[in-house]
Amino acid sequence: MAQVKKTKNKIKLPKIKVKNSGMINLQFYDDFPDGNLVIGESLKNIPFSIKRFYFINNLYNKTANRGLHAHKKLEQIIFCVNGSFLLGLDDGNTKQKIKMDSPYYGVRLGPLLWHTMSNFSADCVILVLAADYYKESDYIRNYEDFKKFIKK
Ligand code: T46
Repeated sequence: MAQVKKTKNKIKLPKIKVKNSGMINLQFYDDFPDGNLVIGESLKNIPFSIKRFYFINNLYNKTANRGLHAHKKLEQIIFCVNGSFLLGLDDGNTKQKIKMDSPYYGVRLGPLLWHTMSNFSADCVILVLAADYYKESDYIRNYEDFKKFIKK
């Protein structure tokens, strides 16, 4: 690829109202019509060392609901690298929904943030970067337990 100018995503980013979250705005090389190259770097625009990533695809069921949990300690960033979905965030006091439809920003899923994913387009691909390995003991999968946990 020839050297092209690095671009900052100029779309208006959704405003985050919940605690333990935030927007990660990615820079990319726009090499139209030969493709865009989008960059994330640990401890630079990704605010932790990445120990794990996973992606979710084949989201053909429009009525699927994923997530429905919070993490006790885990830090993650969630991206929609293709298509769209609706991200629900709830810190126990404030709730908000974010339409994830751009590959150029991610949303921080910090600790004690109940999150849901729904309304998937069939071509949706979700990418998640995580600061730690998978530990089922870090999940709070029951909403009442989550409410008790945040009061501690
Ligand atoms: C999250 C949201 C955004 C593993 O064995 N290793 C892994 O690294 C992951 C992520 C999951 N799993 C197992 C645990 C379950 O038996 O895969 C199965 C499906 O996971 P889950 O039902 O938790 O998937 P989602 O889409 O509801 O949630 C996932 C992540 O698990 C979660 O940490 O924050 O995406």
